[in-house]
Amino acid sequence: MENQRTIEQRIENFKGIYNRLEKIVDNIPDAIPNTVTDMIKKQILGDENLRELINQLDHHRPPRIFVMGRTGVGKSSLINALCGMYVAEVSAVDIGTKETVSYSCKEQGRTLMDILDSRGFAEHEGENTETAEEQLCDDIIEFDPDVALLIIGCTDRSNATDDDIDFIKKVREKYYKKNNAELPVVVALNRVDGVMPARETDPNSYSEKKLNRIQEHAAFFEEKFDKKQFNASAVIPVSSLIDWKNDQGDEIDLDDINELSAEERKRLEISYDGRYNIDKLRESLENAIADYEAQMGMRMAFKLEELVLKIANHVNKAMSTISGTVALSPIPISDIYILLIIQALDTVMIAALAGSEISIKTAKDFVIRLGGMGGAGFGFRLAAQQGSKLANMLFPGAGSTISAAIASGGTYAIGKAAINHYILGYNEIDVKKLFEKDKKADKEN
Ligand SMILES: Nc1nc2c(ncn2[C@@H]2O[C@H](COP(=O)(O)OP(=O)(O)OP(=O)(O)O)[C@@H](O)[C@H]2O)c(=O)[nH]1
Ligand SMILES: [Mg+2]
Repeated sequence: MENQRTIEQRIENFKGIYNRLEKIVDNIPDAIPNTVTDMIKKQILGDENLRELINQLDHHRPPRIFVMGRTGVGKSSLINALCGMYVAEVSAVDIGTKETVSYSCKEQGRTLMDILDSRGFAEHEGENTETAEEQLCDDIIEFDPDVALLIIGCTDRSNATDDDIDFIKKVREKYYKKNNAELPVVVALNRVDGVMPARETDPNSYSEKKLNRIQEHAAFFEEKFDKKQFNASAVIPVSSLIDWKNDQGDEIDLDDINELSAEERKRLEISYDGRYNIDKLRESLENAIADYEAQMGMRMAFKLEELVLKIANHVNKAMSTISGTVALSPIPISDIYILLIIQALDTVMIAALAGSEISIKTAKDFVIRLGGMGGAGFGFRLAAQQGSKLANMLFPGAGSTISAAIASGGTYAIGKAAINHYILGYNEIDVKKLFEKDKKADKEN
């Protein structure tokens, strides 16, 4: 996974550019008509969707998840599966009773989520059960979860699951009394890889037979929940199956993982990925969480890169639209040159999302290098050669104007190239190849 701290820095960078956009546009060192700079400000800063996306970056905190399930059902494994790394019980802190343990899942210093693990409470028998149960309840309420994750063995038809449901209903009552809101519960039916035929562990090629059986198990639980008047936000069959290897590439037996130091555990990598439906579980958790900041936190924990790309694409589309409009309007200097500036700005913002603060000049050079390749037809080389002399020229002449479609398509292709280069890390040679391909596809359209 991407270095998340860098991603946070990248986002800060972009926000900086976004907040300074007015100034940046006003200070573009070339004579660009006010109509165009105003259009850029209006399109970018006035864009509600973009603002909403940026807002998400500002308001988030790690979600708190209460994980409940019997010993060995796969609570720790499921947390690892969610995070895609060996995180369970990092910085374990005891809160209250020995039945619970809370810890934070961290990646590169960034907290993804906070977990309260009930450590298979329901098995406790004999004396003091009731007080222990009360205690556990209190611990959970004190932890103040955003969502509860109840994990059940997919093929477990024992009464134990009824006890789990009864207990979680009690927790919900207490939670409701305190918060005047329902505690959402997502149920994960774990270990579906063990459903017959159990030899099929590759989640990409579960047979129809296996999938049907999994569905039958899910239906069994849905019915049970109905009967017990227990409403879950979602019931998701999953597999948390992961084999781990160390940095020498040796597979590590699960029993031996506990022998490793915390440092060694952190370096474990996935050697076999048998996870099934984990993305869907993530999504269900995200949807179940009511608190906006926690919901964003859940999204940011796993989809930060996706969010960055979404913003980049959004910016690129806006700049393409502006380019199309510019080509349509009678602006008394070469629209090719104005396009170059718009594309440079597009590139500056996209580069900011990648954490690089580049100047308009650097961005212009990037655009020109792309456009200069193989006679791009957008006239960038010309613009480059003539520089600001061109900008100061009135340019009503033939051949200087280009169609709106070419203008917006060209800007879009440049923006995509910037995304490929700055965000996705392709080198410039590959970026150019992709750029040429995009342009060709665009022409054929
Ligand atoms: N095949 C398969 N094995 C799993 C799955 N999830 C967990 N396991 C295995 O089940 C065993 C117990 O998993 P844990 O994650 O330690 O279970 P736990 O609920 O955290 O157990 P306690 O912390 O003791 O309560 C381990 O050997 C896991 O590898 C799964 O989805 N498929
Ligand atoms: Mg565990």
